[in-house]
Amino acid sequence: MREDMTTGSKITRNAQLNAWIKEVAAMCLPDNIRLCNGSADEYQEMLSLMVSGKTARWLNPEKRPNSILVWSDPADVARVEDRTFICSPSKDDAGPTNNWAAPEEMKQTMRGLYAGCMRGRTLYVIPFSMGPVGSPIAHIGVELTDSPYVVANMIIMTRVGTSVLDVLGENGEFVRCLHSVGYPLVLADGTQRADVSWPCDGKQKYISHFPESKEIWSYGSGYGGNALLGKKCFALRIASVMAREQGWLAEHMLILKLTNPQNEVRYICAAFPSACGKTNLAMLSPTIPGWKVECVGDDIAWMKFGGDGRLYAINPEAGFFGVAPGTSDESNLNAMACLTRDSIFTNCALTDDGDVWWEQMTPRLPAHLIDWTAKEWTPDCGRNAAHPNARFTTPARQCPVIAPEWEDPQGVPISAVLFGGRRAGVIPLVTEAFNWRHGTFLGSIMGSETTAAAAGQVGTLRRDPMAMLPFCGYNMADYWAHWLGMGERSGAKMPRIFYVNWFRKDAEGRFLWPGYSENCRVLKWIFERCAGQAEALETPLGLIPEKGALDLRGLSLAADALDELLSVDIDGCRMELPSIEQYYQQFGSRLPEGLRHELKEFGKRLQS
Ligand code: OXD
Ligand code: MN
Repeated sequence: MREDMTTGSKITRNAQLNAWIKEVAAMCLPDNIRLCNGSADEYQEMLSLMVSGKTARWLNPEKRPNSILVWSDPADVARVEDRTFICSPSKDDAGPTNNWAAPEEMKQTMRGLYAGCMRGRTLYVIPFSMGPVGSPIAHIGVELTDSPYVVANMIIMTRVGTSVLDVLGENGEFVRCLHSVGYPLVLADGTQRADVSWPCDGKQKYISHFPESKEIWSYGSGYGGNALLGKKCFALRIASVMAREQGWLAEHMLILKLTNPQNEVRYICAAFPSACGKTNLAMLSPTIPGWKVECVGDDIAWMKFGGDGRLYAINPEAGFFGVAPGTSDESNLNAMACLTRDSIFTNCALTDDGDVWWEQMTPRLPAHLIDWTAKEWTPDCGRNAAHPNARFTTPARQCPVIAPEWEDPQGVPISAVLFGGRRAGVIPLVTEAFNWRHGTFLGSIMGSETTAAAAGQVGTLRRDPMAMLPFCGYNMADYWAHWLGMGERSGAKMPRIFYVNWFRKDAEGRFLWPGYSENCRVLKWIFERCAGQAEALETPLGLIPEKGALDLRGLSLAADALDELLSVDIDGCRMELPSIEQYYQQFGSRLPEGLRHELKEFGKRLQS
């Protein structure tokens, strides 16, 4: 195959793609080039390759058929936000919340790192579609990588294969995603070295995005969002730029289908920061009889306008790359059911009978494990058995509550958008925005507490607007302007916006709301608001449920908990105003007038 490339003969029908593969091969110097077809056989081959290379081990087939456990290098365990760059031509276009580097300078630095970085390895060419192949909402990418782990994960997480190349045709556009683990097997001076179980560059990592040319260059890490470039890099950072240019939305949101006892359906998107329970909400098992939740997606939503002026969403992914610790039959029975077979587990612990384990997976701790660093583990050893960011990769089709229309190329019409974060105080269980602009304001100031801070205390929040802080590929202020513009374009046809907070605590620091499955009670109120049925009360923050509008039958809440859950802490809001003003200030004149206006109105409502 290498011969093909060096002689210039064609690996695909797309001349631009062929030229790019050739250029990358000439820089990275792989031994072989392989065009991936995404087949079941190819997936199996990648798993076997990882097992024979000691990257992975098979789990006990009687416990988890066809599943592997991978342990990464301890220096490569999570997304590296401080090594993530938005390389727009001007620094202002990346904005104050992103790391910026000049595109040509970054490319020069990275060309130096890429030079010969695939010596002794195979360069895999992965054509993939984000979204159902051929959907008008979907887009195509091609990832070039030297990692079989990436190939296997991409086969689960995206649609890989020849059908993608068919859609791409001779002249189709695609996002160029270049990735190397940065561990050549032949060094520049010609010395050979053996491979390691988790190759990566322990010293240098770059996750660079070029919004103007829609390229991603990733070097040095093999883990998650740093390496599976379809996910955060393409489907959020680059797609957010495309969405702005083309008039749609690329968001860090789950998509769920909610059906009432009369069989009426509403689709809801929800944005929460990483590890705040999106996967759990997307697959929730409702406790109210007759109501049903089905999952369309658990992490990312792409939304485009349909002919009727409404927003239609697809899940651009085809699998779940979820945080394992905390996932259990109690917190997410449906996710646990997905994981019974054909899954990849990364940085989980290994049980004595060849299965996986992670913190909170079972009520009882195992007596003995091998932890994610391959060390003996016992309950008294004082260490976590799984890494806190241990992950599972599993096909979405294995989810028992996957919505039948999850692959509908037209997408599903969205009725409501939810924002949320961890807030111990101030923010009620649920608030409906007055309108799209006010909802955009609520999304722009949303935050999550990193610690259990005292109620109302400012300065302990990490503001994570629309849960996009690490994922917006351009200036956040321009992103808000884009949100406002979308609302102006479609007016009353836009989804209603809600702000939810499952994490409010009482004075003793105990959660007021049981969360998990009981969140269906909030979803029911949201459904009914969208249908014009449920009552709401106006507060300075927005509309909250009237007493009695929230269905609490069969739920025992602590005395006064409901009053507290449904109250807006006016003093707390007033105290937060200066921090919002300060937060907005960093965007200077790029802050949209609409948000400035909303902040002023919010201040006025709090005074009266
Ligand atoms: C995240 C993820 O970090 O989904 O948000 O992996
Ligand atoms: Mn996420």
